[in-house]
Amino acid sequence: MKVYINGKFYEKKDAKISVFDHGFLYGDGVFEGVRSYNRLVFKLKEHIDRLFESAQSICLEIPLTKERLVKAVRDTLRVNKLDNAYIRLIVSRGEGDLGLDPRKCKGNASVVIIADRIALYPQKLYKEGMEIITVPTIRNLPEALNPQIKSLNYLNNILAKIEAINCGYEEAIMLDSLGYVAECTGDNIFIVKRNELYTPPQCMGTLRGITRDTILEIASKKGIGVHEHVITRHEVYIADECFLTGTAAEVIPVVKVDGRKIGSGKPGSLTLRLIREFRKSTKREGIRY
Ligand code: PXG
Repeated sequence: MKVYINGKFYEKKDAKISVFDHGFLYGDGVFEGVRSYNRLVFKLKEHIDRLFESAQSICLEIPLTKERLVKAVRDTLRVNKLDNAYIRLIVSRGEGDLGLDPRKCKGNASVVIIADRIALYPQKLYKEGMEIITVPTIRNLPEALNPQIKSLNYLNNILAKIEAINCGYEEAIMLDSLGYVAECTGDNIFIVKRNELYTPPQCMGTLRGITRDTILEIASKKGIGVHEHVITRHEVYIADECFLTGTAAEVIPVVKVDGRKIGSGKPGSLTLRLIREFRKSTKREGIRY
């Protein structure tokens, strides 16, 4: 495997960043997770736009134009000869001293691109659906650390993930500070009621996921009603169907939440239809390499 660091490729064992990089010291940086299918990078423009928005929000200057970053992603995929890949884009503040002050990071931000494979959940869960629980750790308040910023500080989500794992579950529902359903640790959540889709709005401590937007787009095109609306746990429990979306997880059915069977307890028909449509669009759309 070859890793892109600041314009050069390094073997995995030599792909190293300084311990004085503020990305390591403070989680001071931003990232994106992207996927490619059959040599097409899915929604790359959207991911790169979001990376630049995250960077803008934390006053981090990305030392490449968007066009050059697209080229770097394609080069990384070609060099690694991967037809299907999970791509991690990381931009960290760069090397500084032991204080928080980002002005001390005198050089450029560090840009890293890793291309690898990822299978987040076992294939069985995509067929049978997964069971998830609500955990005590709430999602970061937008007024404190806005979830729209995909920062390198993912402890909020990691704490929730640990709580789920400790209870024997792979994924967790995180609530917002008002107790509404926000999202999962690395995925957005949807419910289906009377053949219409509901997902929390992005202002409520929910990342505006690119897979989420893709599903909303597909549903609208197919004439399926979509609602970006606050959701309570009760509404999840009484939903006909439930599923999660994310670049890593793709679209995965949920069949039990907090011990309550959702709908028939099997992946729902609309969920399965959206999974099929989503897979079709990953085959059709994207930037070729
Ligand atoms: N919510 C959160 C909190 C996320 O981190 C999503 C939703 C889905 O967004 P996209 O744009 O991917 O549809 C994410 C992003 C992982 C992993 O390894 C997953 C994400 C981020 C970091 C790591 O599971 N998902």
